[in-house]
Amino acid sequence: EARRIIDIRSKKDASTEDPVRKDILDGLRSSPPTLPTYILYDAQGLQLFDAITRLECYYPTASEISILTQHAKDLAASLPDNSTVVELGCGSLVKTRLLLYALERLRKKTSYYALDLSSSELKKAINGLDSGLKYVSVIGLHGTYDDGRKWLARARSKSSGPLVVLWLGSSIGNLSRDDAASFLSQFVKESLVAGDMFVIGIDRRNDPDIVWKAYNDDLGITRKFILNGLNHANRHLDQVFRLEDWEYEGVYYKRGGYHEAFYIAQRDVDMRGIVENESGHFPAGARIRVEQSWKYSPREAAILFDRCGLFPVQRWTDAAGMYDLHLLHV
Ligand code: AVI
Repeated sequence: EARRIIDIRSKKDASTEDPVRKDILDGLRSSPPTLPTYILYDAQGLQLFDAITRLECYYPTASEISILTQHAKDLAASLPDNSTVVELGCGSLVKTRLLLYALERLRKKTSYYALDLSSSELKKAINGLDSGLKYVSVIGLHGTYDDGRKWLARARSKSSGPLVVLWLGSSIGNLSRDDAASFLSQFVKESLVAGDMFVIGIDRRNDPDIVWKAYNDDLGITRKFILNGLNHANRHLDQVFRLEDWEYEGVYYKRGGYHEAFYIAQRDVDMRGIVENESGHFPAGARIRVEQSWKYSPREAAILFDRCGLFPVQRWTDAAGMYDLHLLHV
């Protein structure tokens, strides 16, 4: 029997203009010009990202899997009984299943809610889990992080059982350090109460060459993933990006501890027809930023949690010391 998916997407007002188009235009007009990172995650982008996580050079996934393979039982044992676990961006569930099966083996009653942007991927993922689970119930939530936070606030007001927010894959790295702090704080303030928990996986400030290679694979999957964002943008912008005008470039900033993904103009590109001023002109070599991936030393992670009212309970690290899984208390 297929598992249930709840549509929690906020209803859009059909009379207002396309919000994605607005975000794209706002980004192109800002200086330096940017495109919203979420344009990378249309159906095609979600599949390409899944392919990235299986690349040998993209070590964050392998590191997180090795931590969960070794410590899923400890993590499961640290979670309260009868908890509601909500995962932000569950993806293919390759990693999460390690935790869910550990909870099942410990016979810990758990309601697991998997939140994701794509209902078709979500359906595949949750129905791919063992159908014989007795202690762990699995339900899909179709929506954005924002929808998820609001849903959690409602769940919080209806039930007094413990809530656990699971945020794996170092997705927190795609927010600036300040935005990451606001994002976590908002969850803590609006959707959680004392005793609730957060489980967060975060990539460390690793060897710059290794980080750069993680975002610049020889097979060109990352390049495809980033360039596909322009296809997505084109669907909201009357096809203004000609794919042959743009190339991908990745840069790692060692001091700041973050990687940036850019579109580089391959020739003079004039988009003043759509971005109605000088900012619509991109000379050859001009860059549009689409993604940042911030890395955290253990000390930087501790400072972040402290800013957000989250208290460290446990930290698990992979054998190579490249990645941390944090268990935190509100
Ligand atoms: C989803 N996120 C944490 C990935 C990252 O590492 O920033 C997305 C990604 N971009 C290029 N490769 C992977």
